[in-house]
Amino acid sequence: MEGVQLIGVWGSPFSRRVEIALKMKGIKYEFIEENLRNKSELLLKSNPVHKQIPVLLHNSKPIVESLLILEYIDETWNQNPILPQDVYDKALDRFWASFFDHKVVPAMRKTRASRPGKESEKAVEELQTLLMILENEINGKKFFGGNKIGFVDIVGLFLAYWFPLILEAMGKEQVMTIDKFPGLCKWTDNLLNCSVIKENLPDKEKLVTFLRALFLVTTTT
Ligand SMILES: N[C@@H](CCC(=O)N[C@@H](CS)C(=O)NCC(=O)O)C(=O)O
Repeated sequence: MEGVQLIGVWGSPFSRRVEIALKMKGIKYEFIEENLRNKSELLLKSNPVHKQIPVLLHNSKPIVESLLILEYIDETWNQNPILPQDVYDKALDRFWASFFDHKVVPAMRKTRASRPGKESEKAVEELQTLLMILENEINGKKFFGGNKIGFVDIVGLFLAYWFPLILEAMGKEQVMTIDKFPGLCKWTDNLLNCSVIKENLPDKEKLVTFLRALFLVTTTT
């Protein structure tokens, strides 16, 4: 089939990344909602290694892993670049995107899964150490991408939108407060006020219900 399709889940920050990139480029696409509890043949065939969403289908050819999909989109459609043109700046963006996905995301998961008491305190401390690195990196800039949103901002969106809702659901709002992380909190406001972001976020109430249900499942299995 010709064209662009995205296999995703409406509440997933990973598939929202891809949607935002496609919107930024003005690319029309068909969204195929996946059921992760009963994975479709299309998903299993398109991403046989990880069996995860998101998957971008471009003229029926699958591209998997959200960071790679973002790069693919940026290289396929040149308008409104997402990554910097400069090779060194591009390498730095890849570094920070990888930092988000391979350091911050696991630390968040650990915080969520940790038992109350010492284990939870240690997990929060580790997470805050990572957040402080990001706080130093944003250092007065409007976005990680400078004056306009770029690769790292799109990748980091989960920290701005999903993370505070998760913290709220866990009763751990004190983890990322404005007094501890003023730069990150300001970046959050800047990001969530961008029209391409604002118009493409999952509905807050629906997301809170979805996250609560997800936590209930993952903590009892
Ligand atoms: N590294 C992947 C992570 C994607 C991911 O975690 N997808 C989750 C949904 S948010 C998924 O498909 N989970 C189903 C599973 O792992 O079985 C990416 O960046 O695309």
